[in-house]
Amino acid sequence: MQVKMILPALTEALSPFWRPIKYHLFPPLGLATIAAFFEPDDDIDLQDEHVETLNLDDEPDLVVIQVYITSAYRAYELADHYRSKGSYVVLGGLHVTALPAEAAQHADTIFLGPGEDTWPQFLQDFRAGAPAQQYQSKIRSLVGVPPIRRDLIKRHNYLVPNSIVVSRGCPHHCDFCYKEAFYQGGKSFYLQPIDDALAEIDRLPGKHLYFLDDHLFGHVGFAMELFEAMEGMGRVWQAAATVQSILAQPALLEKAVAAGLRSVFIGFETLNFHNLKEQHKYHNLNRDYSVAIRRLRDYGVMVNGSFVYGMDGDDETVFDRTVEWAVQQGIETATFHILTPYPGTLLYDRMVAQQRITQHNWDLYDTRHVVYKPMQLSAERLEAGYWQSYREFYRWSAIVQGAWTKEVWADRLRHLAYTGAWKKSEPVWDLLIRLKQVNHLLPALENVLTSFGRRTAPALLRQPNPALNV
Ligand code: B12
Ligand code: SF4
Repeated sequence: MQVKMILPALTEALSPFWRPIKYHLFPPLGLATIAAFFEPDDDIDLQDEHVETLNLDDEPDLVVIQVYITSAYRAYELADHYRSKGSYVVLGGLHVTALPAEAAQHADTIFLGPGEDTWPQFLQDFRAGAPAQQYQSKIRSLVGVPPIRRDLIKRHNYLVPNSIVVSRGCPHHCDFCYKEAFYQGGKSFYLQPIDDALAEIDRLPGKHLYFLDDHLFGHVGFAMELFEAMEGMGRVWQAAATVQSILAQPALLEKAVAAGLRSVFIGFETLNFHNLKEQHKYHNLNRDYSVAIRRLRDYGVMVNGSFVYGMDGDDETVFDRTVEWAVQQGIETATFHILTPYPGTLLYDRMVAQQRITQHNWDLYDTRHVVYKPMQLSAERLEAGYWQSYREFYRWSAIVQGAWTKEVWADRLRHLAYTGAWKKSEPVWDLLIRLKQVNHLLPALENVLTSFGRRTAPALLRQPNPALNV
């Protein structure tokens, strides 16, 4: 069977005004994950439109498209194209699950929720000539799932090709998160068997790993076991976690550092208590963010802080206050977002009930545009404040100020190098991407992460955890 799998580009990714490096960072794993269920003699072409030009002249038997909200229009265009040529077209992913009726207009079959249970069933039905129009995931398990088809990923197109995911979902329930809608009808947090996770790590060449899990530290027992087993593997890695897991779980961070953790993405979201309550982000409530950052810094772990603007408690002071705080904390990189009510979330339902949704153009649901009526800010001020935050946080003077919050020269230099390379070297990234050489910078990144970790981890493992009293 001839199969075409497509990850259509998110709208902004094809814009000449956007940063191409963001979309050449690491390979997303959704399609390569379900590709594992094909037969060895199926002929599969997997294309990621963020990093390559699509070949649309082919005539596959089956076309599989993954749909995100800001790639929905492009996905539908591609689906219509292939259907007009007689291919059988299936759509799945977050946006299809949130708005199945919309997606169904462009597909022969749609999939709701994760694909590990429904996809093999569909393939069986398809080969038997009797596919259903819709498959809803019910069984949530990663037991027995075959390994990701990494052979289908064009590794040279990505800066850090070793992305990996060992869990699905997250144990928390924040109102603005896609997760509730996507996992409806079954478990919304579950794990790969630890041996499978370790075997997957073993299969990856080089040193560096990028965990895509929503919350790698979300199940303490699993995380402990994973990190213990990873110690001695010589890996350096980046992942996402919560303030709570950094502060309140004895020894978890220590084990992660010993296993090679060098940089962590943390959803601080807001510095406002009422905002956290409003969004049911309870695990951040009454947590001292500064102590968490301090703890990470002491272990040599860099912080990528994520902040969301536009919750009901935000007024126009929020931008300056947030950036100033982030700089003073010495956070290395920050991502700012405008609150975005994704269809299917509790936040969206609340906004609809309050008649506050102002936009149904999904291309604008990219966390850079205001698509609802904010409570204490105009939409213009909110968008302006969002852009202003990026400018202010990544000004050289702010980068230097952030670096100088560190006590040691090595830490200061690393802060300058890492943040400067990420945000101040755009022409270099662009050139390397155009020359298809972006992957050649990986050893440099690995070196920075490896040599830094060597200094801190063993000594600090013996220190008491200062945060256990909070
Ligand atoms: C890699 C990634 C990126 C990459 C690339 C994204 C891309 N090209 O698709 C980058 C860094 C560029 C990125 C950017 C952004 N991202 Co992003 N990203 C991810 C991340 C970390 C991993 C994706 C992944 O590979 N997952 C692992 C695989 C196994 O899961 P999966 O893709 O969901 O696939 C499964 C199912 O969905 C299903 N499935 C999927 N497709 C299909 C198709 C069929 C036919 C079937 C049967 C099944 C199926 O089966 C798969 C196996 O279960 C996810 C978080 C996450 N953990 O998923 C966020 C995530 C997708 N990103 C998110 C967001 C918000 C963004 C940004 C808006 C953030 C920002 N402000 O910059 C931007 C997008 C900008 C824009 N214009 O929209 C949200 C999406 C919210 C939503 N409702 O769409 C997520 C879920 C993070 C989160 N927790 O909020 N992101
Ligand atoms: S902690 Fe993050 S991934 Fe988990 S529910 Fe909240 S926003 Fe979603």
